[in-house]
Amino acid sequence: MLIAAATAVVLAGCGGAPDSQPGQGNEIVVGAVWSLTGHAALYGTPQKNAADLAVEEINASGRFGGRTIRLVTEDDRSTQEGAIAAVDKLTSRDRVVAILGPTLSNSAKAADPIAQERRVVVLAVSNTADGIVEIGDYVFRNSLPERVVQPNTIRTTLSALRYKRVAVLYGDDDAFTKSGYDVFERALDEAGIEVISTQTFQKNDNDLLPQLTRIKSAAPDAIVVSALGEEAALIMTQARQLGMTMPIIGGNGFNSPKLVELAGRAAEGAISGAAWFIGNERPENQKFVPAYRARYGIDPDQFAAQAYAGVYLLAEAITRANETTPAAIRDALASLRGVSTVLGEFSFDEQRNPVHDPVVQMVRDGRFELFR
Ligand code: 1QQ
Repeated sequence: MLIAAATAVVLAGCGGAPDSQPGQGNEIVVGAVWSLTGHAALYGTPQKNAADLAVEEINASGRFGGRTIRLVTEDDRSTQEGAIAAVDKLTSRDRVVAILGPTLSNSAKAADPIAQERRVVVLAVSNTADGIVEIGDYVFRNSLPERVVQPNTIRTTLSALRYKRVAVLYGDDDAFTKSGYDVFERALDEAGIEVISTQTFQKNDNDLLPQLTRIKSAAPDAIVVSALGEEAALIMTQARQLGMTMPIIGGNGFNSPKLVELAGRAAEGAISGAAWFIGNERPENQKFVPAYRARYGIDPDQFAAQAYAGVYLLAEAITRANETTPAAIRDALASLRGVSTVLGEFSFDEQRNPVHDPVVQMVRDGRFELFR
């Protein structure tokens, strides 16, 4: 019933006659689920900024003739419950043709099955854990998974830093931090690196001194971390407090300037695998960075860039599909290859995962630089 109603509305939307139903007439209604409050707001806020900017640009360009994209944004509060409620609302009440988000893999795992069941496209722009596109054939992501990024991070840093024995510290209560840990373990093993201490923590822990003290006494050459932003900043702060000066290497959770804000000097030297670098010279990026700065008064980060690219990829798919049924958008999105975006030359692979190159970043003087 729900699926039939949604399909009827989006089909009617192709006729172009304005009326009171959502998704009809001159609007292409797209949903966005961002973590705008809670512990992932540091990622969700730049995502919202960038997606709003991209939609404004696309609407101003007249890309869809008389039609415009209307973005309906929901805050999932960084929780699974919030994401479930948001996806349910967007796919039933708002009858969106596609959804961007949710911010966290942990939320996506709980909420995406609803969109899959109702045959509404989900384009994740920051989910990097394993098991996202496996939810179903309507689920895509443009965010490079940790599985792709981390082996590159280990290879690149190893040849420069020559560490042999590391400690691993990860959150064991979140889909992303757990998946990041599994991927790191495998990459370290393949590189012949010995893990001499493995420690865990949970969200909202505010004292990691016990774990760090154990790591300190094991005296590793480097610490490998799979954490979201607040805990990552705490790890940096408390490790430096204990006088630990070894490199700290992390995953996608590190890629926010908020970490530098929270950890201050303790963030110096932090290394992370990433999907985008602010200095990349693609024409799209050269336009995006100043436009974002002009609009919001701050630099965009990787999360902003991926959300911005996500809106453009969706617009490209809608243009190619030439109709706004979720099935047509799904097929068009699945066929995108070699699209020029702020992330680079972008393609989806057969599993609806992104194909483009990762980078390694390092915090120097409070800013991300490429690690070389
Ligand atoms: C995920 C992530 C987070 C670090 C950022 C949103 O990559 O949950 O998959």
